[in-house]
Amino acid sequence: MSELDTAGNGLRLYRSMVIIREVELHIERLHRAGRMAGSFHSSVGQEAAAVGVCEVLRPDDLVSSTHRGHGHALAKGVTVGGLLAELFGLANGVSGGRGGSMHLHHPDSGFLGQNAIVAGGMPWAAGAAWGARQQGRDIIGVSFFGDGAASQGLFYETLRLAKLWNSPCLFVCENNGLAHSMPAERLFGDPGTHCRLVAEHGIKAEVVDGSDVLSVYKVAHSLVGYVRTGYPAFLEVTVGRARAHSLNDPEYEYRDRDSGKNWLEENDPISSLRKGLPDLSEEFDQIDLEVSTLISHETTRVESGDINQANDALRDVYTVDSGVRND
Ligand SMILES: Cc1ncc(C[n+]2csc(CCOP(=O)(O)OP(=O)(O)O)c2C)c(N)n1
Ligand SMILES: [Mg+2]
Repeated sequence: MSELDTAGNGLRLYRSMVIIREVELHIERLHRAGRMAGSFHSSVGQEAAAVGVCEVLRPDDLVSSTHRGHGHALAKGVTVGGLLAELFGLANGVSGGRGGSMHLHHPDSGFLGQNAIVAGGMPWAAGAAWGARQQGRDIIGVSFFGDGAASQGLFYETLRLAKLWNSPCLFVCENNGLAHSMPAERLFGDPGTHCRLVAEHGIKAEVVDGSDVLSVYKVAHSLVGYVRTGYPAFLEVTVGRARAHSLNDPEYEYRDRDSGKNWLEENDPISSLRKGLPDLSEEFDQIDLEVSTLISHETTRVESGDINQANDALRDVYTVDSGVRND
């Protein structure tokens, strides 16, 4: 995609963001209707980070993610049907129904996987990128994580080694202002603090407004080009958490009841893009329609898939060398 082709970029970025938004809203409805079980951390409102970054990646680049990772998976190439089937726990899910909402992975899409341990995906991406470089491959790693990751030792350990060993990895901090109930502002300071913190370690670092996907795309384009030359870089994307931490989180106990909703109304990356490209409104409407049809079609298609059978439980758990057989 050409950097100068704003209309073309706008339509692609819009489509990817709408897919993520509509899939997340759909999952929310499925949970409320009792059709889906398990945990769910919504990425509504944070779409521009996943899309703006993944849009500049190659299919073989490797991405690691978090507990709030459906958007990263979809942006990196996991299909809507594959993701929904995974969340239904079905054998036709991208991870055979074994990963679910917080641990899905898909090597064929270059999606190393989600990781529910805060900061846990950072060494995956940095190590995989470094390993690939040792083998003479020019792929890069990208690690998405939240602002809360900077409270973990793993955050600093990974950045140190990535810098020391020149791991070609882009670290993407989605600063949504909260680590569950802890305000990032109280712990770290204003948005942009994570970026300054990392820059002090001698790593190239930028901060960008996550309500403006074209800006995220532009900064990511430049940083990914730099990372491909063999260095780590860091991108802080300022976003907001539009929903509760997870489905049953009583967020009204630690923030105003409507603060997520209000944030989204003022900072929605999808409506901002529409407003910025008014000439494309017909095309945007068409995309909305296509995405909605795609999601209902894929839900019907995958929901009738097979559930995992008990006698299949040990598949992929042990290697054949361990002596355990599946039959
Ligand atoms: C090492 C570790 N400590 C605590 C938790 C519990 N926990 C799950 S999500 C979360 C908040 C993470 O905040 P952030 O990294 O900002 O991501 P966000 O949820 O805002 O996307 C916490 C503390 C965990 N999963 N792993
Ligand atoms: Mg956060």
